[in-house]
Parts: sequence; C-alpha cells; structure tokens
Amino acid sequence: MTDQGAVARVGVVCGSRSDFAVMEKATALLDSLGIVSELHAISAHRAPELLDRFVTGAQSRGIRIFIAGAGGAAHLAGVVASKTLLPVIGVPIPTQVAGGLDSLLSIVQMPRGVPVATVAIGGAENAALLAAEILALSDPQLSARLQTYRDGQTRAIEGDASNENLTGQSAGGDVAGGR
Ligand code: RP5
Repeated sequence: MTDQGAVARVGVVCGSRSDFAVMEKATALLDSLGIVSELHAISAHRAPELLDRFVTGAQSRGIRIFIAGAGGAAHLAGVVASKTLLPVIGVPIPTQVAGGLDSLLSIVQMPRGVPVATVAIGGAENAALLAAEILALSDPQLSARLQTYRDGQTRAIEGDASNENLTGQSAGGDVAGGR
C-alpha cells in the first residue's frame, strides 16, 4: 500500500478498522497500478478533530483524491468532501442491518453543493479504478497501465472455457445466417 519514501496520491479513509477488509481491496488495486496510497481508520463522529487534521493536511502531503468508506449512517465521505476541493469517492460498507443499503443511501444522497462520487455497496475496487482514471488524466503512463488492466480482464473473459465456441466470431453475430 505504501512505499517507503514514496508520496501517497490517494488518501483512503474509513470509519473503523472493521472496514479494512473492504477498503484494503482498494489499496491493493491501487498498488497493482503503481499508485501509492495511505489507509487510515478515522471515524467522523468519534474522532472529528483527527479527521480534520488528516483532510486539511493531505493536499500539501501530495494526496490528490480521497476514497472514503463507511457503514450505517455513513457521513464520513460527506464530511471529508466538506473540507476539501479534491475529489472524494465514497464506498458504502456492507452492514448487518440493511446489507449496506443504509450506507449507500447515506453516501449517495449527498445534498447539493458538495459532491461525493459513490460506487456500489462494497465497491472498493471500482473506487480505486475511478481514482486511477482521474489521476491518469495527467499521467499518460498510468493511463497505459489502466488500458492494460482493461485489456487483461477482456482477454480473461474471451479466454474462458465457456466462450470457446465463440472464438473467431465477429461481435455482431453471424449476419449471413439471417438471424
Ligand atoms: C461506521 O460504523 C464504520 O464505518 C463501520 O462501518 C461501522 C461499524 O463500526 P465499528 O462498530 O465496527 O467500529 O462508523
């Protein structure tokens, strides 16, 4: 997740250490794309002053995007967004009570004026990919690595044994066959 001495570009924060299992999927994917991140457990309601220090000091340390994951009445991403002009991506953490629908609605229904880009419940990997795409706007080498990632997942599907009989067919189907 963090390289000794390397500058972290993505600040990943979550409301509790119990969220780490989900959020570490984001840091692992960022890592695989060569993006250094830092991961913190800082509750917006249990440690508001520490959260303020983390967010307000982040940009000068090199952070360019935040990923914030929380569960239940999940206000963390909105609070982070309220303190910065850097993009904030929210990850709704699955919960026992409502399967994470509570977290999803808390994060996605951010009122007008302060945006949070929300991914699916438990969607930490997509949060990492979205953060990477934003960083890639000004980093052609990262853009190339993202293309390699996309190509790899396409090839994996094309190479799946269930698709063996489709190999070599055009994507549009067999037009001559008069479907
Ligand atoms: C939220 O409450 C956290 O984001 C976590 O998803 C949930 C439960 O936290 P713990 O009780 O496990 O610390 O603030």
